[in-house]
Amino acid sequence: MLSRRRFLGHTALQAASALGLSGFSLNGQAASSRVFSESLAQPRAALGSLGRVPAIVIGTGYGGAVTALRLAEAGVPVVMLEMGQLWTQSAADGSIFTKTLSPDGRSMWFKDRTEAPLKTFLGLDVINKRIPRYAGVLDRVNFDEMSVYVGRGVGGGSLVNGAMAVTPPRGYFEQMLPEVNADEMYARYYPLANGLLGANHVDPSWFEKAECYRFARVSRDQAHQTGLKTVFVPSVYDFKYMAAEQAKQVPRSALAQEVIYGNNAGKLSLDKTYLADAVGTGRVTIYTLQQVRRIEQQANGDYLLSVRAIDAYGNVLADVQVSCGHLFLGAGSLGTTELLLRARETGTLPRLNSAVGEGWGHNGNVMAARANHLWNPTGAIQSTMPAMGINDWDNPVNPVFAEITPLPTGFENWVSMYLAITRNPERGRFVYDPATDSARLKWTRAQNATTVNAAKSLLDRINRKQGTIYRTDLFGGGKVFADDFCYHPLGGCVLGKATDNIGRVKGYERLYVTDSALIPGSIGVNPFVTITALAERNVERIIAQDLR
Ligand code: FAE
Repeated sequence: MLSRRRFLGHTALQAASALGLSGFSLNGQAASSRVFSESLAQPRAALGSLGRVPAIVIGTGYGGAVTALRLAEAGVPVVMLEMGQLWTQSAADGSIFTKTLSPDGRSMWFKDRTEAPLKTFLGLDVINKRIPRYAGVLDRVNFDEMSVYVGRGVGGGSLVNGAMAVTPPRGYFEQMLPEVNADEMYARYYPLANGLLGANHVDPSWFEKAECYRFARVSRDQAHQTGLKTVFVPSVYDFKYMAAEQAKQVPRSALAQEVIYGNNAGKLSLDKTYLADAVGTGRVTIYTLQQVRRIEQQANGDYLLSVRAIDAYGNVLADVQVSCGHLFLGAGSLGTTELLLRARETGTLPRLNSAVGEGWGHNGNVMAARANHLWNPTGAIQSTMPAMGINDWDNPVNPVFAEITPLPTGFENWVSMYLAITRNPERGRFVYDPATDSARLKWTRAQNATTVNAAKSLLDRINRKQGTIYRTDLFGGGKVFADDFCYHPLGGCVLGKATDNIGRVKGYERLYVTDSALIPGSIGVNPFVTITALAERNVERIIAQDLR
């Protein structure tokens, strides 16, 4: 059931976009007089005029959203700074977001051409298109030997991700985060996170007959014939809405090739859950198109932030400063790590320890695809939201959790595609590059060997059993394993190393990391439920110990 608070917050987020506000909060007066309209969003003073505020959260992804909500509930007014846009209003074409195969400026963050995970089809350069440079929703950050996809906008990665809401196997969680009490995580914080995020399960009987999951059933049956186990994967995409899409009762989103450039319906992105709740408290102000560039500490212990405001075309509007008593970094593994690394290396936060920038991993991500026989069609209509995975995580030699992903071209393509999550112990590190004033990721292609070998051993088994082969025409250059990009950046400011056991940054007081930067490079499943649950755990303790 939608709570009144969530309804008010969600309506305010829509109104703010309709009114073109870059700084807004809930209009408490309009809310109490029950005028539910555009007046629910209240414009706020320009960021540069705020001076000092009690608490700032940088970034509006999972870690940031949880933190803002819980601080606000505890009575702390919160300012959230987000470099991307608010995505709650349709553009002139009637849609908020674009479809995967018809991108425009809204699709990517200041690129001249889209950089989709799939480079070619049948070896042809038909997937990526020229687009105008604009503050679009998906970014691909290209480092030397690894590219990282991230979401940009109010809701961060939740705007562009595949919605798979997976809780890791407890044994692996304990191995990766031994200093976190797993009893508490599995009894309290995981259920809390799953509940607020809106994780739901596909109805197995509907799944068996749904046209849009034929691709998944084909891969499942082949996995079973190979002696492998499969599991359903929970999602924050509303499976009831998807069933209505399949029945042609509602506008199609997952069934209309919408995912990496955003979903126009069906998905519970953070602006519909945690952020709506946070704004609904009336204590959270969100500023969009504001990129935090520098953090320093003032003599009184407050933090001073240098922030660049841009418009959606990238024109610089202002460089301003704002200070706060408590600072929470939720800019994601890349964003948070870059801010702290720059601060340490340029001397604005010189006491940050040497663990900042270390312990980065891509959660063992690799994609690959197989070509099926003609008698095994995978379906012209495919849901963009995966609902099943091959679970071979207990394999003692090559543990793999391989999600069965769609290839929604809109016509039959006989492809079985997978996003494999593997157990790769390799870690990368970030170094500060003064020439570009940015963090560079030190990760080599060779570090992917474990990941590729594990995925290959699983898919080779299926190919052998089915008498099928790999597709070599999708990832460019005849590549079979897409080992040059990832969706799950983790680490850089690892819990217990760069921070204490609840995310307080070592060397400083009132400075916290709240997001995927805390997780040490691997968690065995898609990470956002863990990021959310860990943020819930940490902020509860921070509020009790540092803010009461
Ligand atoms: P994130 O959600 O990345 O939010 C960080 C926010 O901070 C962003 O909105 C940035 O624009 C903003 N930001 C960064 N730097 C600055 C700055 N300097 N100033 C102001 N704002 C800034 O962080 N995970 C799953 O569990 N299931 C999936 O199915 C899944 N599919 C994915 C598919 C794609 C295409 C992608 C890209 C990711 C996927 N992920 C999935 C990963 C998941 O979205 C990601 O782990 C989380 O979004 C990370 O959450 P954080 O809170 O760390």
